[in-house]
Amino acid sequence: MRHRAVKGLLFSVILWALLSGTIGVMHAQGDEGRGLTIGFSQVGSESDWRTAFTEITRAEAERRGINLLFSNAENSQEAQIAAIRSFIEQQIDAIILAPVIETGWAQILQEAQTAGIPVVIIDRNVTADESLYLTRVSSDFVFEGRLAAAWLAQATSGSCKIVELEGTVGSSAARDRQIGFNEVIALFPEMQIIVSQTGDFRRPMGKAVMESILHTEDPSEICAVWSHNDDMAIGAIEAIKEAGLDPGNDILIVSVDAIPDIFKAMMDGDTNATVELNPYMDGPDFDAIVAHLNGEPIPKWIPVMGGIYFPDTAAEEYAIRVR
Ligand code: GZL
Repeated sequence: MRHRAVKGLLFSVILWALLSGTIGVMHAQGDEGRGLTIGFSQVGSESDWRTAFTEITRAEAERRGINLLFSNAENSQEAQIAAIRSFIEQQIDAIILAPVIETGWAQILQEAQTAGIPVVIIDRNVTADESLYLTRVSSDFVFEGRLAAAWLAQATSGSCKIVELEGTVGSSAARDRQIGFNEVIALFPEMQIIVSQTGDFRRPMGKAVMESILHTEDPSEICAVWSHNDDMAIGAIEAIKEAGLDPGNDILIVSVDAIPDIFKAMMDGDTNATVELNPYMDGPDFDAIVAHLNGEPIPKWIPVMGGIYFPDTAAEEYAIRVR
């Protein structure tokens, strides 16, 4: 009788330890996540940065032995939501969401949470309550805008009429970069954005928008282009050249992402500064998922940081980054 009571007590203690995570047998993972199945809902392939970010993430999953289910939504939120619903139905271990815009995610995040599948938000943000996702891995878009404006202010002694090429409407990247940039130029009464238009983070649209602006505005009045990403800046460079002007000199250019092609443009004297958007978010997000599955606490934001680069180091930066 006594022997059975001891066995019963021992079983209860072990069961409690397992359920409380004290003995993390349920999801014990190696450090890197080998054997996990993770769904990745990616915005699309609208820019060179996004393409590189996808390639880097897929390569890291391969290296770690993670089974990555990849979905390219081609900038459609509906397609992203459908992909996440499919991941949930497959009862996978975790989901990574790179949200195209910031609103409209609460329902699908709730469905994932109800299914017990952790979600990591990567890159752009969502307005859904942070209790609905594990963490967000991203850069600081407001800081990127501030850095771009601070460089332009010193490059123009605080006097410049600026054309702004905005990113995807409704994305937190476009909104926050604009907030940061405007905060800084507000300190300089002679710095003013004369026109702001979206190019949707796309190179062809950046060119088309700049062509239109060069017809509607007096080009001699335009001191600089502030572009929310390098791809639109490269499109604007083409438009400025076709208008017979000298990009990087007649019109200064500052943008964000630090893609290889922007360093090539710097080497050609066509642009002046790029704020780096670190594409290596894959490691921090896989690490956060593994740590969570092993019962460890995770902060609600895991930042990745970048610097600002100029023509003087363009050749070496290009050599480092070209893929
Ligand atoms: C910002 C990211 C942006 C890049 C663009 O973190 O979402 O989306 O700056 C990309 O190149 O299209």
